[in-house]
Amino acid sequence: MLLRKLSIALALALLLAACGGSDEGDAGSAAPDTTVAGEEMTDEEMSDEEMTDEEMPTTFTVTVTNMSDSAELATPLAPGAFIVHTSMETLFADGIVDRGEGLEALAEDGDPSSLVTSLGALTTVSTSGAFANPDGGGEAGPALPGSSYSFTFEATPGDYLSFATMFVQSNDWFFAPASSGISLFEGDMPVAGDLTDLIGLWDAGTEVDEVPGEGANQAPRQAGPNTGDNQSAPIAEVDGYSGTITVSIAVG
Ligand SMILES: [Ca+2]
Ligand SMILES: [Ca+2]
Repeated sequence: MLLRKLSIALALALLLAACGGSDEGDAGSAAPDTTVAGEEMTDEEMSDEEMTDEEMPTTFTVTVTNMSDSAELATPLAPGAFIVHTSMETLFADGIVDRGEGLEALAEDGDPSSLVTSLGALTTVSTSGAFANPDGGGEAGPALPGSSYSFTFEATPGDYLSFATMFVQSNDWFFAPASSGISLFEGDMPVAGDLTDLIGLWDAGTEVDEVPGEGANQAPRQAGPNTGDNQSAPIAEVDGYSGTITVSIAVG
């Protein structure tokens, strides 16, 4: 889908080069004309204007930093999933039971792969990816306190960002923006800066909670993936553990 966007952008660039002039100049030369031929010209001009108004993608980089050493409970973060989307409640829906698209494996076992695949198939999702390698090199794995994940993507006005990463010392909790996602533009201006206040801690509702950091069925101590008492509760925000992560976004 990203490739398709690039193809559209390339086609647009070639079209502009072929026109060899500004759209405003072309529009100005289209003198009012009541003839049928004149109306056809006007339609073409309007079509050109729509195409040139289409925004070129903006590149964003998001950094999720594990600050939990100075928070309530030190915890690793796990590899996560991110999507760029236009629809609401795409990664999850607040107050609704998990839809079985892979969020359970991300929230219980730190495995984003299934969620990345299923959300990437949606027509309202332009980019779907995993962030798995902590910054500073190294292999895919948890981001320990003091380390971070970063991921880069392209977006255009009207796009939203959603992502999720497991709170590893829990049964099925994950950090994520509200289920609407984060609007990546204010008008045509890309957002940049600190997003931490927009991030919540959520209970996926797929496994019964134990005391964070102590439960035998939590990822650091469980015998294997998907171990614990299943439940089917609505996804809900969890209080506490503020300051566990910081999230920032930059253009470029
Ligand atoms: Ca739970
Ligand atoms: Ca478990």
